Amino acid sequence: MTPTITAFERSPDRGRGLARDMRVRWALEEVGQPYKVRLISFSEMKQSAHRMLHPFGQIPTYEEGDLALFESGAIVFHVAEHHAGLVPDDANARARAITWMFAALNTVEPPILDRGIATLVEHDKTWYEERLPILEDRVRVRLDELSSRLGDANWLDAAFSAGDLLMVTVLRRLNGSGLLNRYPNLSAYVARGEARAAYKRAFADQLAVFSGKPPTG
Ligand code: GTB
Repeated sequence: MTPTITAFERSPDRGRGLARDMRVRWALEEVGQPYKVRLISFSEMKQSAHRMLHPFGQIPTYEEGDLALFESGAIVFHVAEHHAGLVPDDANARARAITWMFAALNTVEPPILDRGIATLVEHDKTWYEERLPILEDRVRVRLDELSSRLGDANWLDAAFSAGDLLMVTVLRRLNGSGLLNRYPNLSAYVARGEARAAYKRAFADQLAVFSGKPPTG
């Protein structure tokens, strides 16, 4: 059965891979699972029909037969569980890949998100100039640690996994901040993720919503 995901009808980044449907698109592309996209407006997201799918009135959601999911991490995990290619077969390697998924969403994303929200909606507050360096230091702590762990490896745990997929999408949220520049290995890691054919298809399809170009498939 072809799953349907939801995505923004209008997106602040105009489809440059930052909204979280990108993670789901990329995961589906990695495993070769075709999918449909239902675009929704901000007001539709808050209506009860959508809240039946997503209690917090957000995107992305995922519908497949009588299964409805929300939370990008849970959706990527579901895709990884049901298809080959996103988590290894070996039980220990699989557990480590899942650990990296949680690390991306629970440990690395929160300080990046806090900084992003501050720059977007708090920049006119009197305390913004004082707070921003604090938030950026918190991001740097995680980047230092992640950079040390990655070293000169291609991926976080041997082969590419859903852990890398989520980590790359999380780090991409620092685009334009300059914060990744001090970490050549992390910049190269993000570029390696973006160079994957599945990433490129997902990115092109999200961008196509806003550029008017036809989706890839
Ligand atoms: N924890 C949830 C998940 O991982 O799925 C968070 C979902 C979420 O934050 N969804 C956002 C949303 O629906 C879109 S991704 N927001 C509308 C609302 O809450 O009312 C966040 C996002 C949106 C746009 C950009 N951008 O354009 O740069 C970047 C990130």
